[in-house]
Amino acid sequence: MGGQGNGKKVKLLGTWFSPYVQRVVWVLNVKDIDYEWVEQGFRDSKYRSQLLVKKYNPMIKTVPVLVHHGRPVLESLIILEYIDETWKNNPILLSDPYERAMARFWENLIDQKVEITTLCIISLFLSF
Ligand SMILES: N[C@@H](CCC(=O)N[C@@H](CS)C(=O)NCC(=O)O)C(=O)O
Repeated sequence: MGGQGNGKKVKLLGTWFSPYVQRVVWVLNVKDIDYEWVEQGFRDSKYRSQLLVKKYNPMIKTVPVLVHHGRPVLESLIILEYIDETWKNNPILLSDPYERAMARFWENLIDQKVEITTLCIISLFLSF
């Protein structure tokens, strides 16, 4: 998985079905960044690697986690900004401060809606 160039310097800890993870995968691909994929199970920390729960994200144990030169970056939107600021080719963020602010507003709103929708789907399954 991934493009060329940076070899094992970049790891992405994720689950394939997560929209938060997929947005990071998309940006890594747009920027042609080579990375190592480390698949994690969902929710229960017994299905998650020691790398995630003990080393890189012991506090909240969520994915995605981007590891660059051994240092973890957490939270998908923060990861996107980190990638864009670190790899300058094919920029994804807008340069105008107002437009950036508006883009962040929409990102946050969509995130809130995704979380609500996910909770609704999980509750629906649990109700059977
Ligand atoms: N705000 C976080 C949300 C990440 C998140 O909720 N990830 C889910 C996968 S879709 C997760 O790891 N859930 C496991 C858990 O909550 O224990 C982000 O944008 O990275």
